[in-house]
Amino acid sequence: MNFKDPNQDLHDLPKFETSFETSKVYNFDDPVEKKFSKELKQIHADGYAILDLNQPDEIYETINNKIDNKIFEGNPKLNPKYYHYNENPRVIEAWRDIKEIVDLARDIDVLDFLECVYKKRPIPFSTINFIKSSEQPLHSDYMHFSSKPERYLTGVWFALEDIDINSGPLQIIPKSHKLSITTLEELSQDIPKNTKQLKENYTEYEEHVKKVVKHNNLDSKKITIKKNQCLIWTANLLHGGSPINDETLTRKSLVVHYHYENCSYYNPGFSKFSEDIMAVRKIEEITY
Ligand SMILES: O=C(O)CCC(=O)C(=O)O
Ligand SMILES: [Fe+2]
Repeated sequence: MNFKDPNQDLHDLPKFETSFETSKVYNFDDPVEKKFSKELKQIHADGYAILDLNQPDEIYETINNKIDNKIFEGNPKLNPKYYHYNENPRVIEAWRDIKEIVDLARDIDVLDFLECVYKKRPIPFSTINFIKSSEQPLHSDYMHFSSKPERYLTGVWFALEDIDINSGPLQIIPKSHKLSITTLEELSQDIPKNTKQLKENYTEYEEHVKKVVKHNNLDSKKITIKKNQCLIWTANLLHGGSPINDETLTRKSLVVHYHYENCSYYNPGFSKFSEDIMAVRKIEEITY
C-alpha cells in the first residue's frame, strides 16, 4: 500500500495516521485513553474499531419507530437518487426531528474516543438512517467530505438492531485507510458541471477502487455488530453495504459523520488543488 499522499503535509495529519508507534500517539496514563486502550490500538493498526455503547435500550426502539413513521408519512429527506443503489431509502439529517439521533451522535463514549484518536474536538455534522443495506460499492467517505488539514473525518455506524450476516452487513477493507487519497487529478477528471457528470466521475472512482482492491489483494470483512455497538472508521477506510442475501431481513443502522474543530472543510468532488480550486463546505454541528 502507498503511504504517500502527494498533496499533503504529513505533519498536519492526525498523528495516528502517520506514526507507526502507538506510544507516540497515545498516553495510556490518561484514564480515558486507558479505558479505550484496546479500541485505540485497533483503530491505529487497522483504521477501524468497534465500540460498546452504554445507551438505554429504549433509545433504539424509539429511533426505529420514528424513522418508520417518517418513511410511512412519505416525506423523508433522502440522499440524491444517484447515491441509491437499490430501492432502500437513505434517510438524511433525521437528527433535526428525532432528538434520540442527537443523543447517539453525541454519545459521550464516542465523542471521548474520537477526541483521544484525533486530539481535537469532534463535530458531528451529518446523519444517514438505513432500514436495509444500501448495497453501495466500496468507497471512502473522504470522496464526499474532506478537510484541511487532510483526513480529519470519521464515520460512525451505529447498529440500531442486531445485525444478521444475511442482511447485507457493512463490509470494510481493514488497513485500507493507509491508501493514498484519490483526487480528480489522479483520475484525470474535470470538475463536474452537473449531477450527470458528478455521477460519471463517481462511477469511475468506484471502478478505480475495485482495481486498487484487486491489485493489492486486499481482504474484506463483514461487520455483524449488535445493537448498542458501533463501528468507527477513519477518513479513508474503504467500506460499503454488502449485497443482501435475505430480502426479508432489515438492517437498521445510523451513520454519523464527524469533522474536527479548527479545520476547514471542502467537497473533494468539486475541488482541484492543481488549479487552486477548493469547494469550501460549511458544516452545521448536530446539537439539540
Ligand atoms: O450502510 C451502508 O450500507 C453504507 C453506508 C455508507 O457507506 C455511508 O453512509 O457512508
Ligand atoms: Fe460510506
